[in-house]
Amino acid sequence: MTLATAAATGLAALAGAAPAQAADAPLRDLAEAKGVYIGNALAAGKLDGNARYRQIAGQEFNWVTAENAMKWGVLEPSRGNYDWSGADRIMEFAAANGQQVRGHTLVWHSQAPGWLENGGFPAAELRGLMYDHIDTTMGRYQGRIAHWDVVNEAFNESGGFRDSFWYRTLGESYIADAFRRARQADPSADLYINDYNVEGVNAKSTAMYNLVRDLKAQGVPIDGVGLQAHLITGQVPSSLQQNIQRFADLGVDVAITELDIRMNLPADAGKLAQQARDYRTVVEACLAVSRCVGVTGWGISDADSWVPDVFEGQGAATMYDSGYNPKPAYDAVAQALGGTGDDDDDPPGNGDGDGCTADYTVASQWNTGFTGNVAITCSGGSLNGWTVSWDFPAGQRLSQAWNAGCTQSGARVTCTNAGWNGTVPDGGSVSFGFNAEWSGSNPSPDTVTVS
Ligand code: G2I
Repeated sequence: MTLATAAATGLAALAGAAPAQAADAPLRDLAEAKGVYIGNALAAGKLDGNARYRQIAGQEFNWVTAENAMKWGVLEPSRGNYDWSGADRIMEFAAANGQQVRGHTLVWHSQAPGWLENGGFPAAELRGLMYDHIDTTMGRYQGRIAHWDVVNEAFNESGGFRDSFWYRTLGESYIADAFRRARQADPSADLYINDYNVEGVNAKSTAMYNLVRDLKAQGVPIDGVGLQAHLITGQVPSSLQQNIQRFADLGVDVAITELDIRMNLPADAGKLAQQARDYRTVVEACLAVSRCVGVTGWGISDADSWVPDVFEGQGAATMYDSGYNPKPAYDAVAQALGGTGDDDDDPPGNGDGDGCTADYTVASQWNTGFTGNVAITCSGGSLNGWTVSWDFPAGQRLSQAWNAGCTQSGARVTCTNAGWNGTVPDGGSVSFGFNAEWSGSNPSPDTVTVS
């Protein structure tokens, strides 16, 4: 798949220079067809500063998590003063791209504001602060956040409760109280407990299992278990699927919430191939259990990952390299989701769209509408059936298309060939047209993809 752009945007050089990427349908379309979602963690600041980051985030994923922007320490750095800017930006991006949101996270020992963690609050007051935070944060986005990580990382590695300021002051009751309060604050959200090193069957995951079982028995509203899955190449726990299944059998959903698979740097072909197998194993384990609802990666590219900051000498943990090129892990995930996993390493001319570009032009424009034209041209490649997609940047609405079947969902337009123009030979081109409405301004999309 290759990228092209309308010269009118002034972003032509930038988008045109962006690396080509995999030829399958986007991961989000593959995942949807399999009945699961595929998500990623987004940094609000990068959405506005990095066109390629924004493009992948919108195009490939149908769920998003705020990597940091919805954490208490970010939202309320000083008591009573909430800053919603980053969280709102993520919500806006998700809405514009037809994405669901995982809220992360309400009650956590880490990235809590200093005034809260070190405030020396007695139990009743700390509980009240927890309730207020749940009410305020869930209330602001009520009905718009599908899953909330209500309690994050409540256990230590040996299966005891983590010795956090929550546990020290309130005892284990803070967990059930948080879930009950969260249900009241937004009855439409699914409520999750989330943790790391709980992917396989081990002491920590068994403690979590026992807690979820007890909470269910007590009628505490808990809907799901999040397995973060910060994993190591070559070390995916062999009991992953069995572990997902045992949680599902308690009557809760399971999600892989923060998947990354790190390696010792530098990366090489062998390590990347192992990592690809590992990504595939994780996605397949989720697909094998009907209550496993989706997989979220933690960072779009290796340049966005938290790993190198924390594990010295390790990294390369995501599906895209630091130049935002899809890695073998991307192809493996596409394959696990039913795609071909073909990418630009394939020989040209095999019909997968490598070497083909789409050019978007505004053919004519009037006060409320315009006619657009998209030309697909192949050179050094070919297509047997095509899909072209883009995001309208300024609220434009598609009304009609010809020589292609087009649909719009949110900002995103997806067009597939008509019966008579699916084949584009090497050196050939086809085009299709559409009418759409605009108001205010009518900028062309940053990028138009063809696959
Ligand atoms: O630690 C990895 C993840 C484990 N599970 C919960 C997740 O919420 C957690 O995410 C990471 C983020 O990926 C990091 O980006 O949480 C870290 C904090 O515990 C985040 O790191 C923080 C740095 O510590 C701050 O110095 C920095 O200002 O990121 C902040 C924003 O870049």
